Amino acid sequence: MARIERLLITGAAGGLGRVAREGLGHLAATLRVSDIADLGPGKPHEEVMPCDLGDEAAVMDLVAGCDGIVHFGGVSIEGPFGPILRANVEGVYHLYEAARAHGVKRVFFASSNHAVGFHPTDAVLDGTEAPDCDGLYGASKVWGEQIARLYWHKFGIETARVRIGSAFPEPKDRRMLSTWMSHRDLLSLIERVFRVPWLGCPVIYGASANPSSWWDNGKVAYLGWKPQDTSEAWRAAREAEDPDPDPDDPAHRFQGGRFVTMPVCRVDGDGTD
Ligand code: NAI
Ligand code: 15L
Repeated sequence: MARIERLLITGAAGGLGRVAREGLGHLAATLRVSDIADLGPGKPHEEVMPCDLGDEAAVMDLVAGCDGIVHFGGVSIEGPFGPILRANVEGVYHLYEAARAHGVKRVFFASSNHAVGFHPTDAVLDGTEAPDCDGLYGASKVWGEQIARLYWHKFGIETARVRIGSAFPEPKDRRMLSTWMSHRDLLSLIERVFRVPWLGCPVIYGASANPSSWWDNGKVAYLGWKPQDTSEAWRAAREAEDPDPDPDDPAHRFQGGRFVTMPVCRVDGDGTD
């Protein structure tokens, strides 16, 4: 892709948005950073634009003048349907409509492993499998992946639909030995997504080179992305904390882990009824 003049980062006040804000300055002349939460002061190469993804007109203004989008904004865990509907369902539609209106050609969409959370942990997924979400949050990511695919077919907008595993400074539990993605590998994937001449609209599993991974990115080898990190350095510690996982526990049997046992929450309720 030609040089990016203005790259929009949504969710820029969140965990991964802050990592992207720090690590992607070299990728574009200007980073436009956006969130519903406080973004702090902008740096010289940044434009700070607060925005609620549920506000269609505001999203239209947000995307104007951008030529790439890293979409991290939205509800990032399982919870009541109201906020998920606004940010992850309506918000993604608003974002792609704005991308179409303003001629944005490439998007990094932060999908999630929870789009396929009910696949078993003894399966290896390569992006050709059917979605099998483990909750409302996962379902909203399936929606986002499908909107991305629709806007690829109808309008030629390229999207990397990245089913991120667990992107944290280090693997926090035994499951993350299989799902962990280092921040360095996340940043290098985003860079590849915006540098390759042709992207298309692939599913990519966002994980480091973990030997116990459940995912195979062979179908997107053409991207030339090679994760550098692995969770192995934490194996002994995480296994010692959880030495004997129950093989019948759904949180162990299915890739989504604890998400598969969480309640389905009412619109604004707490999921207890
Ligand atoms: P986060 O929760 O720290 O950040 C999400 C940001 O979105 C927050 O700053 C929040 O204020 C913002 N947001 C929420 N509702 C909004 C709305 N209506 N309008 C505008 N902004 C809104 O999440 P994190 O960990 O940084 O994840 C970033 C993205 O990556 C999320 O979309 C998440 O679903 C996805 N992801 C993250 C994984 C991880 O391991 N961190 C794993 C899989 C997916
Ligand atoms: C996600 O989708 C969440 O955004 C993140 O907070 C973690 O829960 C991650 O999945 C995971 O599965 O570890």
